[in-house]
Amino acid sequence: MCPIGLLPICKSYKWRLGLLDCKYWHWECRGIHLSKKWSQQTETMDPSTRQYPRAPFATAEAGIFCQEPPRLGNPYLEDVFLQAYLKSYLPPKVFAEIDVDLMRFGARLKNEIDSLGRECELNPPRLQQFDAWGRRVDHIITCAAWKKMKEISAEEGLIAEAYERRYSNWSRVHQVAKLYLYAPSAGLFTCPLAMTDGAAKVIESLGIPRPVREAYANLTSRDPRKFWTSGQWMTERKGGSDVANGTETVARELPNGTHTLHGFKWFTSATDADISLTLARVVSAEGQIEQGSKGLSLFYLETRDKEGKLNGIQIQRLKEKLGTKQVPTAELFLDGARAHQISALGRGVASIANMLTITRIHNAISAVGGMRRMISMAKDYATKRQAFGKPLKEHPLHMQTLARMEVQARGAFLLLMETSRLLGLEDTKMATEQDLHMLRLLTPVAKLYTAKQAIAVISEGLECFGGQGYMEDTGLPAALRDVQVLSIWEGTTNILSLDVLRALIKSQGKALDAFFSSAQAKLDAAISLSELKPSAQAVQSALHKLGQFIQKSGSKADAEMQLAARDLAYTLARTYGGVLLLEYATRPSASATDIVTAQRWCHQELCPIDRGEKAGSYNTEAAFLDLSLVYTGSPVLEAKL
Ligand code: UCC
Repeated sequence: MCPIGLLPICKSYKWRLGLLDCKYWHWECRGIHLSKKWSQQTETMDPSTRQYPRAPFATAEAGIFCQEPPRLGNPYLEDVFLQAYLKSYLPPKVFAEIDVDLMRFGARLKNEIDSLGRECELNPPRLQQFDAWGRRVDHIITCAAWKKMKEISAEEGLIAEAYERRYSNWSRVHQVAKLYLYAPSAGLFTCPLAMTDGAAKVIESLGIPRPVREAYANLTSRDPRKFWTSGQWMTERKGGSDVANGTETVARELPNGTHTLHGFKWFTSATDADISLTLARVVSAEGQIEQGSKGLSLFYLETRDKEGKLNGIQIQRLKEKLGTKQVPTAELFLDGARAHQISALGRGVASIANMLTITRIHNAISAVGGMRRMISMAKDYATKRQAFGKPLKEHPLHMQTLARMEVQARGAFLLLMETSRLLGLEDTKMATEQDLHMLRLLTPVAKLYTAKQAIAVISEGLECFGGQGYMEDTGLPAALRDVQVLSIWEGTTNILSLDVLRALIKSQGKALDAFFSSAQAKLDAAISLSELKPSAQAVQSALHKLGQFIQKSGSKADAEMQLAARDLAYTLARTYGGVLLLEYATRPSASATDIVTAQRWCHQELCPIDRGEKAGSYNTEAAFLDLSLVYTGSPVLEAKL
């Protein structure tokens, strides 16, 4: 149906005119040669009605042209890059089964799930704090489509797949591929799924202890009646980045060994979840608590009791966010919530780190899935939209823009899939020491880099629709509002850059050794192919410069290394993205466009850390200059420095 209700009119005109072709209508709309063309055509009477057609704009109606909108196809069948990746990397028998599942799931996304996702956007959750009689109920009201997403997630095994392990280490890749297709249609149900996956991973890594055995079974269930989702409550009023110093919530032990939690959680996502993992400081028998990271322990709690009453929790309010409006996000007052301590005392951050790994990979899934969907819609639109006398796809500048987006999306996709492949090996205890170092390193790299790429690509994508990309009722702007969160939650770009540094330092150089040797092994084949040799050499040169920077880093102060952290993380992302694209382009079934993709990726600046180092961006003087650049001329703020 035409969005402004013109389609019936257009159709009736076309029918009455019979002879009109597209070109003619466009000339009309642009007002060129209108009178000549119109007079030629209007000489023809429609024999069936014995009427002459009306001239466009002859009545109060708004003309006759109506743009055909972009359409979503089966996202799996349209994603040749995903199909080729799975076919090339998965064992043939596994691929054959996964291929069938994804084809079916793709059709379900197109025919059923995508419109549910839109409904979630249009019917955001609300909070009912009191019932008609003044009783506090704190009921989060979500729409039917959001509830249906929970059922679909169970039926499709969106969490279960990764824990049943029917394809051994490849189960994770299967799950990630499915989530990647699902994310842009999910109405943000990917948010609770990310935390559910994270909670299942934490519980599994703790050996599925008794108080959470049932929860684990429910989190990983395929039965919609049993399936539970989890929250992850880390952020308090003092902050979501510096969790170690920002957490004020305390845990008081009860005689039976359980605890009650008392505190205020400032940002809890998908607050309608069945359970949550959260951090708190245990109050000792002497009434003392320990500050800092060592004072934090990890707790498990169920949000409601069997009657549906909240477990010592008050919902203060739902947050008013830029995007992700589909997700109920709340401030919570914990007033004696009953909880089980599931980590060793003081090991809260280290224990929830497993959850962070999973949610950060989910973040990358949403980023890459979002890019792919936007490109796919823009591609379709470019075949339908005419401008200056021809479809957009025949305008080379437009295609150059789309091709650049495509290169970014492909590099990001391979970073995501490589991280997922490594996670699959870790899940099934098949990972080597090198794999584990690479997983630890690539997780924050992929999270921070794909989030930034997605914001850029999706913003560019809106432009591909011109003004329509800015119109809420097309559904397109929501993608931009939603993607902005990906560089913020689960750790901002700077926090993740510092996490990259943490991973490098904690491994005492082993993570970097793994990085270099894995990169070199993957580059070998590309070096021997003439079309790829210059690109492979560009990556090798970037790796060499990175190595030189690392060698010098031993003599650098912590502050200097922190200043370099972001450029370092970007260097890791760009060089390894290049490595993966080059490896992909050397597989026997590689296409010509795989080669071009690798070449183009490698044309960008691969080693920002080298440029920054040469420009002296990381020393104390540069830090002082940064500060004065930001604050000079601001007397009030200068006085505070
Ligand atoms: O909750 C949020 C919103 C939920 C919505 C989720 C939806 C996701 C959907 C995605 C798809 C749609 S937002 C919460 C945002 N907050 C964060 O992500 C936290 C950001 N801050 C950090 O990451 C910090 O770096 C901290 C909190 C980890 C720093 O804590 P500490 O305690 O100061 O750090 P330490 O002392 O360096 O680390 C403590 C221990 C160490 O282990 P040990 O003690 O054995 O040496 C570290 O190695 O924790 C370990 N550790 C890690 N291990 C720290 N980070 C990691 C890590 N990433 N991986 C493994």
